[in-house]
Amino acid sequence: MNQGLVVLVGLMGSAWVGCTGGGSEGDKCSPEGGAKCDGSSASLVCEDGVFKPYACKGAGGCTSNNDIVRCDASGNSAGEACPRSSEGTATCSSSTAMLRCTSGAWTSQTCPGGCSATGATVECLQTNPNSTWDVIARSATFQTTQGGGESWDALGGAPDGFICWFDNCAAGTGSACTAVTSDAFSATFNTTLASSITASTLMNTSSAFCICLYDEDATTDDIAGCVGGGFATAADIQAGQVSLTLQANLQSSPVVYGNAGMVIGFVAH
Ligand SMILES: [Ca+2]
Ligand SMILES: [Ca+2]
Repeated sequence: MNQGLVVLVGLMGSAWVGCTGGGSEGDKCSPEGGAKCDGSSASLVCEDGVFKPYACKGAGGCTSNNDIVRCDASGNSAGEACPRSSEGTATCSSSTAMLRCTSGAWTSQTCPGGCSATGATVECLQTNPNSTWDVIARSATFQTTQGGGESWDALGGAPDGFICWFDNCAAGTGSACTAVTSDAFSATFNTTLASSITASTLMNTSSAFCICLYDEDATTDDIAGCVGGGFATAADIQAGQVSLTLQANLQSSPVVYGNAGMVIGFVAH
């Protein structure tokens, strides 16, 4: 299972304590929230002092063991009622879909990256880890001074910003850069830096790439900062961009400055 891809999480299934009362819908019952099976694929749950019927159409059906009633709703349809006590719980209805009990009804959610249940947790992955994305340098912003308080350029000059992608950050190879925006504390680029990068590469902290923001200078460019693998979450990628505050430089030289940020976009390839 890929880490860091979870966007939607629900508690697994529906389980209730057993309860006493009649055997039919509408019969008086107690305690509140208790339940009993009504055949192999339906349950009766005690709500407001009377039994209400709820379907258990998953392969597990309705089972009762040691006074614990379990209802497998994975085969239920979107829109079918779910008990108050199941609010917020979820179950995988297929390998790529999840049912979640929301406001009293099962709602279906697609999981392009897969739906899986581990222990008590249901994971619905919103971004397929193998999906491919173009990485876009959208914009950059610089604070009026560098992290150490110095101006970006001599005599209080504004920076000359550009952003580069490196396939291999440590080696400084495989680079692609935007054009330079001269003498400005903010710059808009909308330049594609890399094509067909997998979501898992973008989200994996051990990936080799990095994206760095520079101030172009006559001799040695100032590095405002860099980000590397793990800078984007599945939610960021799905949303189409992430806004970053640069704090740590992945490259060891020349100097880490910070006090800048950049917006990186993602377009499905
Ligand atoms: Ca400079
Ligand atoms: Ca400069």
